[in-house]
Amino acid sequence: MAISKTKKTTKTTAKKTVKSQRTKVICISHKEDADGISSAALIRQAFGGDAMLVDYPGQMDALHQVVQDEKLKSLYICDLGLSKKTQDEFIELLTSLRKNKVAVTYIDHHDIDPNVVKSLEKIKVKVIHDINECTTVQVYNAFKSKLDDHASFVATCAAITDYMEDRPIGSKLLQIYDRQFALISATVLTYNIVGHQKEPDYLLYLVEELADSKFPHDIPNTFEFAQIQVEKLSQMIAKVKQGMKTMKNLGHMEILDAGASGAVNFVMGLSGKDVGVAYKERVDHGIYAVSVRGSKNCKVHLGKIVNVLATELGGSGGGHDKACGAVIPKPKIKKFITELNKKIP
Ligand SMILES: [Mn+2]
Repeated sequence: MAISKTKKTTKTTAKKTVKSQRTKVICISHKEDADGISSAALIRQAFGGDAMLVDYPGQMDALHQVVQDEKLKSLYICDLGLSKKTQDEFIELLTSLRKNKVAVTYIDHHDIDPNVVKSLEKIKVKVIHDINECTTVQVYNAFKSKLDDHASFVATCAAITDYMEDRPIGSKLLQIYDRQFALISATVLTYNIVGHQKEPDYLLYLVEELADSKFPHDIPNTFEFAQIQVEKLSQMIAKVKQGMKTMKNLGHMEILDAGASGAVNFVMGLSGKDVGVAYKERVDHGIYAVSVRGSKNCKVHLGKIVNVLATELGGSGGGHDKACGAVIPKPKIKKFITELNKKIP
């Protein structure tokens, strides 16, 4: 009896001490592509800590969770764009973190409302934002003194995946490496990320291995896994040819058994239109996850259009001029597609 009583007292004291010390470093990053995973890896190499990998529907849940974390000292948020729907809540949550003296750094390259940047800078969130370089390249550029040489390769792979290896910093990084070597590495990494979306532990393992300066080919079974993904994608071509529908200005298709983002390029390409839309139901959320792509001929900024339209329909969305995404309430998906079709010249 006496012993257990002593134990209990010690435990309580220990808890109190921990409560007042903020020591944790967390990076919330985008889990769906090589830019998000690589950003988390470089943050881990530079600052240590743990990654929380999220998609857009899970973005705000993760933020709510870290706001409750009494040990959190410093937070990095990477490759997660904001929309009209999410930006106010984002500022609100970061404000409560700043009140608790948590250091917050937001690094991204998606289109952003300038007023949001002003609000974030006002509460002393460090904002690193450039729509002309992918997030990992910006992480590399900001923190290279804390990173090893290999980090430039991780950033190169991310730039390739985000179609941003032709940008000022991205292209300089690619020049360090053999182009074909970088392309195959980026592609294998991407296929392993896309094919493991339902295995969060594997994605965290990838972050660790990249932070540990491993090449994608040094991570066991990555090339074999990529081959399986390539086969699945070739089957996707046949499925898209069969199931795709077209409107005047776009091609669209509901995806049932794969990710929408893996199919959307085929939907655009095979439809012969300048815009492709692929959407997949998230059964547990009552929503559709939507991917939108534009061809080189597409002259409108799809990210901006989708941001406004998705918000009007009670969802959220946004992104780049030729690649963006949205979350749309299930009953509004048809309206989303017909309205988007009208907004493309
Ligand atoms: Mn990105």
